[in-house]
Formats: sequence, structure tokens, C-alpha cells
Amino acid sequence: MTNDLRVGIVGAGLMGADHVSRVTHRISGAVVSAVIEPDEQRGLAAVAGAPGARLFARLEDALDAGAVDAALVATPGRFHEQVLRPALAARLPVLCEKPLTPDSASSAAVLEREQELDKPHIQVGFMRRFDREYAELRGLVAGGGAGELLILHCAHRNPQAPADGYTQDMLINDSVVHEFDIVPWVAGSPIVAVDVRYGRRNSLSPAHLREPIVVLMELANGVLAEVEMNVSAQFGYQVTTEAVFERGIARIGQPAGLQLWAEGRMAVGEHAGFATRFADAFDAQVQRWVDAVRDGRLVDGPNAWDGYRVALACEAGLKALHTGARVEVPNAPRPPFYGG
Ligand code: ISE
Repeated sequence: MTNDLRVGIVGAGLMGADHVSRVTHRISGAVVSAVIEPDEQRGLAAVAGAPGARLFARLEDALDAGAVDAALVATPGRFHEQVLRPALAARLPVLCEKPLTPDSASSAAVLEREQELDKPHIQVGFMRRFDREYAELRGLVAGGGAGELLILHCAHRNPQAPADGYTQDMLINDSVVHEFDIVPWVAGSPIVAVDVRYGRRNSLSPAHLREPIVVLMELANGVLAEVEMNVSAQFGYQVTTEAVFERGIARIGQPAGLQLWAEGRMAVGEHAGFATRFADAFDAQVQRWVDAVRDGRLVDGPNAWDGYRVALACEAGLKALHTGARVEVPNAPRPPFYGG
């Protein structure tokens, strides 16, 4: 009998299956004790990769069976609120994949329930905060080593639309959602307004998408951040940031690894998807969460308030996407319960 944290993975799709493998093979101090998935075939496939894990159709059933100490929610975002409700009622620590919920109203409902507990129980899966280079860039901003930060140039490039059913709105609430969290975190200032601009459409984009787009964020401290959101880049998966300071330039996310000069050419590999580009970040995120749950802190990273603020930014981004107007993001000071 070990005292490993018994984690229930909720949702056995692409991300859920990835987390089953991660917790089983790369995270210390935790085991997958349950997979919660209504699709039995998909659930059985996930359980097969987690020795000793049981399959349940609903989180409530796993809770009734006393099968889990914590939950990692990897369902589509539209199901998050209905999973978080019983988890909070059971005072279960949760790592919830982004987004917290698809909109600010449902995120606010989650916050209201969570604030009835003694402390935050939800960590939100904005894994880029655990990427070494983003953390170094944040340290450079905070330390002032190159002067004040002025501008961020971000590129978020997927080789093709990330999944079947990927919609125009998902450019914002499934993809740029990452920049809506990581930009304020790196810059140390909240987003106050969002603009979206359309240029020439990529003829290789799926017929229903109009992209790439450029998303412009204004931060409260005056920093401007622009994001090229591109889901038809073809060559690979690339997430880069160039930071312009008063006295210097910093770049992260550049292609790295073996460089090959041969036959009059030079080449370096590029990622094919987020799973490898952020593999270390995903592992660090889950390990830090498991360690925090085991020592009673429960959360070591973005909390539900961060998820709520991102939901507000996504709503402004969607309005800007559809109107072409500059849309302000409502101010939402962090309450003391969430470290404000
Ligand atoms: C996907 O859901 C992710 O979270 C990836 O990190 C992002 O690059 C991709 O665009 C999204 O669709």
C-alpha cells in the first residue's frame, strides 16, 4: 500500500490519454487510480495504460467509491463546470485543463462555489507558465535587466487546424486563450483592451476559417502585445515571443536542437505539435500540482481567478473578432481569497 496521490483522470480524449501516460510514467508521488469517461471503449483503452486504475462513467461514481484523492479534468471545456461542481462539493483538489469554463458567467459560478471552501482547490492548466523560457522572460521583465518592457511580438503557429470541428471562435477561445494568460503573467500587468485584425487569408486554410489573424492586447502598464494566430502554417508547430525592452531584445521559443549543414543547406528541426513543444512544461505543471496537493497547498500555479480573468479576455477577443472594434476587458481586481 503506497501513500501516492490517487488521481482520477476525467476525460480520456487526446489530452486525457496523454495525462494518463504522464502520471503513470513520469510523475512521482501519484498514480492514476481512476479514469472517468462515459465512452466505455475510450475509457478501457485509457485504463489499459494505468495498472490498477478503475473506470467510471461519472466523477460522482468515483467519489462514491472512494477511488480518488484528486482529479485532473481533461474533458472539453464545455463540460468543465458540470465536473467541477461535484469535485468542489467533495473538497477534491483539481487540476483543470484550460479553459476553466468557456465563459465568464460559468467561471464566476465556479469561483462562488470555491470561495465557500477554506482555500483555492482548483489549478488551471495554463501550462506555458511552467515552460522554462517563459519563466526566464518573466524574470527578465521583473528584474529590469534590459530596462522596462515595451512590446511583445508573439507568434502562435499550428501546422494545420488543431482538430476536427475547429471553429473561427476557437482561434480565440481555444488557441489565443494561452496568450491571454501568459502575456499578462510575463508582463506583470492585466489586459485592458483587445483588437483583432484580418489581413490576407491563407488559401491553405480550411474553407470555414478566415485566418491568420493578428490579436492586439493593450496592458494596464502600457505594454502592447501582438499575437499572430495562425493555424495553417504548414511547416510545423511554433510558439515564439520577441520582447522589446528599453535597452534590449529577448527571444524565446526559437527552433533548437541539432543543426545540420549538408548539401549546401542548413536545417534545424521544428516541432509538429504542442505535445512535444511543451512536453517539459506539461510534466512540470503536473508534478508541481501533485506536490502541492500532497503537502496541503493544493495549488501551485494559475488558480480559478486567473481562469476567470482569461474568460473575460476571451469574451472581449470574440467580440473584437466579430466586430473589428477595440473591445475593453472589464477590470477584475484579484480577491484576497485568490491571493489579491
Ligand atoms: C490547443 O487546444 C492547445 O491548447 C494548443 O496549445 C494550441 O497551440 C492549439 O492552437 C489549441 O487548439
